[in-house]
Amino acid sequence: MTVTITAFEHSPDGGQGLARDTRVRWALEEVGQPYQVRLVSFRAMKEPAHLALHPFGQIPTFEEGDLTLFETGSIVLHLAQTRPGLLPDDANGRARAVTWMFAAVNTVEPPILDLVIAKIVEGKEPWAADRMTLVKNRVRDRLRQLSARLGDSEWLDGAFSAGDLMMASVLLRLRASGLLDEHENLAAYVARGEARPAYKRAFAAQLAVNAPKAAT
Ligand code: GTB
Repeated sequence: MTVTITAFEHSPDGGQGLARDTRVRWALEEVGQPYQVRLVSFRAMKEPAHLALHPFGQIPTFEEGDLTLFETGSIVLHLAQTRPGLLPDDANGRARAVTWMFAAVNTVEPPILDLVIAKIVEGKEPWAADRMTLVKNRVRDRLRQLSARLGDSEWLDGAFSAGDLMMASVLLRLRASGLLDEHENLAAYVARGEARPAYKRAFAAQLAVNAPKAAT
């Protein structure tokens, strides 16, 4: 059955791979699932046809046969549960990998999103500098804790899993802030994720859509 995802027609990041379709593309590439992409404009995302797929009018979505999903965590989990390659074979190992997926979106990503909002949305407010300090420190707390747990390991719990895919995807958003580089092991962890052939294919695919086109 054909898998179709949605992605920005024009990602505001111009192809840096920060929009959330990249993590879904990465998972699809890891499990060897071919896919099609339907590009949507910001306006189309808020129209009934897209709202029927995604109640919050966002990307990405996932369609396969009569199944429609939204939320990247759910889409990556579905792929990991229905195709080999992203979860360990043993039940406890699978449960731990899923735990890391939740940790990525539920515990590590929120302060990172606060940081993005503090910079982009609140940056001109009179209290912006104070808030930025608070938010950065909250991100630093999480990074310190994650760094301590990762230690010298290659991945968070044994072999690369959907938990690592989600965690590395979440951490990637921090690169521009410089905070990731405060922890050598976390910077190396994210770089290992980006070095995976599946990530490179996913990144190239979104770049092909979003990179400024050379003048002809
Ligand atoms: N929790 C949802 C998930 O994980 O699927 C969040 C989905 C989401 O935030 N989607 C964003 C969206 O559709 C795109 S990825 N936004 C439009 C809207 O809400 O109207 C967020 C994003 C956007 C842009 C950049 N960037 O330019 O760097 C990075 C990330």
